[in-house]
Amino acid sequence: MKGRLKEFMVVEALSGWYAVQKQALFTAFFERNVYSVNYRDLSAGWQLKQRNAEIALNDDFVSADTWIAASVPGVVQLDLLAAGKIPAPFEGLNETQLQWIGECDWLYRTTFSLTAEDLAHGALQLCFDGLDTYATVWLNDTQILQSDNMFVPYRLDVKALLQEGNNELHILFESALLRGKELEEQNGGKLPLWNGDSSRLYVRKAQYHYGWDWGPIFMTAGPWRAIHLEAYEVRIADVHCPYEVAEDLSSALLPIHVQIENGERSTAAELSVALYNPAGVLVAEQTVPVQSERTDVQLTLEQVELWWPHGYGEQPLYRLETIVRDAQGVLDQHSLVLGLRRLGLIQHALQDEPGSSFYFEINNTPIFCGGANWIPADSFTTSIDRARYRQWLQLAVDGNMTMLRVWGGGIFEDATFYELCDEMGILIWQDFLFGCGIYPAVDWFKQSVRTEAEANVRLLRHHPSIVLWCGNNEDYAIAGPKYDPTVTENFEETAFPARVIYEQILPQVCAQLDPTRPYWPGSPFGHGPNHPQGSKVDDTTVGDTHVWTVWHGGVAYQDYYKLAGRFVSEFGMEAFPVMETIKEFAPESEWYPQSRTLDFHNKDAGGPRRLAPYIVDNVRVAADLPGYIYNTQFIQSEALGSAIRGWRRRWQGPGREYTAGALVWQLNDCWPVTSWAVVDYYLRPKPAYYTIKRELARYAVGLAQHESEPVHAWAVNGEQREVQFELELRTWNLAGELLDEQSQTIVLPPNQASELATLSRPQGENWVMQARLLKDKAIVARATLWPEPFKYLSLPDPEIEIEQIDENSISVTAKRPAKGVWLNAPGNLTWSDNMLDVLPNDPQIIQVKGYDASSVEITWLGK
Ligand code: BMA
Repeated sequence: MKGRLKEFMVVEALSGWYAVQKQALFTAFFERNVYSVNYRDLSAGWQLKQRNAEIALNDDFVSADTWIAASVPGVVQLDLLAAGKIPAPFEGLNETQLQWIGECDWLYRTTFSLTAEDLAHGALQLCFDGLDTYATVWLNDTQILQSDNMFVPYRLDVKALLQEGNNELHILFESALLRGKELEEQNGGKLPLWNGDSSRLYVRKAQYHYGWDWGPIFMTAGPWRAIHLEAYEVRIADVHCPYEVAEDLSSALLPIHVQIENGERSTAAELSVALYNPAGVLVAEQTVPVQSERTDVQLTLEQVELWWPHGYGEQPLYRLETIVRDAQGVLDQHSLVLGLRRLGLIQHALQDEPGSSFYFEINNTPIFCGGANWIPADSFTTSIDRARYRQWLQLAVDGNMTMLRVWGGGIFEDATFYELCDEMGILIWQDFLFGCGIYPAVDWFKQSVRTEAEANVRLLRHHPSIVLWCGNNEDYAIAGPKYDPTVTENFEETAFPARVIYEQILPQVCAQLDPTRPYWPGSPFGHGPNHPQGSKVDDTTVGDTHVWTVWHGGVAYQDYYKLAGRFVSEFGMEAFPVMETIKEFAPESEWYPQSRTLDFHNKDAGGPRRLAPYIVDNVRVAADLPGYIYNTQFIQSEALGSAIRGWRRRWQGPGREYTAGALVWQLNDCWPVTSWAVVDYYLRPKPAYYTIKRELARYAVGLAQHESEPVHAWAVNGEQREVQFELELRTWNLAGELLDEQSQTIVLPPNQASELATLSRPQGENWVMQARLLKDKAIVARATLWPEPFKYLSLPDPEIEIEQIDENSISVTAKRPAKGVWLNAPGNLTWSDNMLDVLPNDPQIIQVKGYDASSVEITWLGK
C-alpha cells in the first residue's frame, strides 16, 4: 500500500495543469490505466448543428444560428433529444421519423484556451479516442485529420498549430450512410449480407447501427469517445506484458516491453518497473536504462496468486507500475492491471466421438463455458456508463454465466466493460467487428482493418478476462459455397475475399501483438463432415457452432439435445419483454399481441410469425397480451433450459468434453424490443434468465426422456473435487398424489456430468417426475419432467401459496404440481430464483429484497 501511495503522490504532482480532485484522480489511478503526462480533457463547450449545404463550410462553422449543446463523448441523436428537437427514439414508431438524421452531415465545434506555459511542453498531442465515422477535423483552421473508421483512435502532433489564448476545434461528420453507398458503388457494388443496408460492408462503423434482427436503424454520428490534449516531454506510449504462468502454476515469468515516445529527451533516463501484488505489496521490481524505441525488462514471480473465472476462485489483480525518470525527476508513469492465469484452448481427440474437443482451460482446469452473447447495450452507446455496465455484468455473474461473447456486429466495448469483467471474473470471447456479410478486401479497406485491429488489440490485450480473439460473426456461414477450404491463398481473387482478413491479417496482428492468446477465424468455424445446418463451417464435431435450426429453421426446441456441437456459441428463442417494459414504449391502445407497435418492436423478419408455431405446438394459445407475453416467455424458458441441460450433460470429464460451451443468443438488448434477449433493455430479466441460472449452477440435476428411450437422470458437479449427494426421485400425479419415491446416496466426480439412473416412463399423461439433489441435507438442485406437449395436459389449480419468511426471503409452495410459476412485480425487485416448477411437499425458498405481497402477480402454466 505504501508503494501505491508514493506513486499516487507522483501523479498528483505532475497533474497541476489539470485541476483534478484528489479523489477523482485516486479513483482514476486505481481503476484505470492512466498516463501521468499532462492530460486535458476536451469534453467541454462543444456545440453541434446540422450542416447547411447552401453555404460554404467555413461560413457554416462560424454561423450564429441553430447550434445546440453537444456532449463529448456523444452522438447527434442524444443531443437533439436533450435539446428537445426530436421525440424519444425508442418510443412507438419514432424510429421511422428519425432516419433523416443519418442522411445529414453534422458540424461540431469548441474552443479551448492555453497559456504560454502549456505551450512550452516538448510535445502537444490531440487525441481522439473514437470518431463516428467520416470525420474531418480542423484545428485553428488547419485540417489535421480525415478519419473513416470509428474504431481507430488517433493521436496527432499539434504543437505547431496551437496558440496562446483561444484555440478552435471544428469537426465535420459526413453521413456514413451516404458515404457508404458511394463506396459501395465505386468498389464493385452490393455484396451478400444478412441484416442492414448492404453499404455497411464498406464502412468501418458498428454494423448494428444499420439495423439488425433485434435492433433499430440509428445511424449515429459524433465523437463517440473522449477527446483530449496531452502535453509531455517523454511519454510511455505502451506497456506490454505477455506473461507466462508456469505449467505447475507455481511461478510466473513477466517479460515487459515498454515503448517510449520522444526518446531523444530520455537518453539519460532510466525506467523502473514495479509489480504490486493484489494486497498492494511490492513483489518484484527492476530498473534499467531507457533504450530509444523499446525497453525490455523481465520480472519473475516465485509465487502467483492466480486469476480465475468467478465460481472457480478469486480474481486477484496485480498492478504493474512503470516509471521513466531522469535527473530532474519523473518524466512519465504508467499503470497496468494484470490478472495472472494460464490459458489454453484445448482441441484434442475425444473418446467414443469423432472430431475434437473445443474447450477453454484456465490454470489447467477445464471450464464449461455457460453464458451468453453480448451486443452493445444501447443504440447510442455513449449513454452506457460504468454503473450500467456493472449492473449488466452483475446480472451475468448472478446468472451463473461464465463467459460472454462480445459479438462482431457491435463494438469493442469501453475499457470499463473489460475492467469489470477482470474484476468480476467473466471470461470474454472477443469477436473482431465483422458480422453476417461478405466483406470487401480492397487495399484501403484492408489497411483500415489492420490499423483498427492493431489499435484495439493493443488497448485490450492486458485483460485477463479476454480468452479468445475471433475473426468475425457468421461470415463463413454466409459465404456458403463461396467458401472453399482447399483454396489457401490469393483470397482477394475469390468470391470470399475477406478470408485475407480472417486468415492472414488478423492472425498476424494477434500473433505479433498478443501472442499468448488464441485466435479463431470466425464464429462459427470448424471443418468436418458433419454440417446439418448446410454450412461448411458448422460441423458439430469440431470448433464452435451456432444452432439456429431451432427458431430460424423452425425445428422443435425439444430437439436441441440432438443439435449439440463441441461448443455452441449461439442458440436462441425469442420472447416478449415483461409488460412493464412494453408500457415504456407502446401506448395503451397498442397493448395487444399483434399491434403495429409490438410488431414494429420485433426486428426479425417474420419474427412475430415465427413465435406462433412454438406457441401452437406447446401451449394453449392466449389472445390477451399478458397471456401472450407469458406464453412466449414460457417457451423461451423451456427452450433455453432444455438446450443447456442437454448440452451440459455432455461435459463428461477428461477425454469426454463432448460439449464445452453454451452461449445463449443473447444476454441483452440495445432498445426495448421482443428479441432473443434473456434480460431486456431496462435490465428486467425474462423468466428464461432464472431457468438458465439454475442450469448453469455449480450443481445441477437433469431428467430427460427422448423418443422411445426410458427416463434418464443425471447430475453435474461443478466443483473441482468429488462431492457426495443424496439423489431423490419422486413421481406425482397431476392431482398432487405421490406415486413413487426413491432416493440414493451418490458420489459425483469433479467438474463433469454423471449419468445416475434409468427409470421407466410412467404411462399416460397424468404424471410429473421430480429429481432433487441434496448436499448436507440442503436442496441444491431440482429438475422436473412432464409429459408433453403441455397444451394437452389438464392441470388443476395447484393452489400456490407464498409466505414471507423474513425481510429477505419468501417460500413458494403448491398443493398440486405447478409448471412455470412466475413471480412478477413492478420496480427493481431481484429474485434469487423465479420461473419455478413447484411440486407438493417441496417449499422453495427465494431470496428477494423489498417483497410486497400486494404488488406481486403470480402466473403459472394453465392459470
Ligand atoms: C446470430 C447473430 C446475429 C443475429 C442472431 C439472430 O447468428 O450472429 O446475427 O442477430 O443470429 O438471428
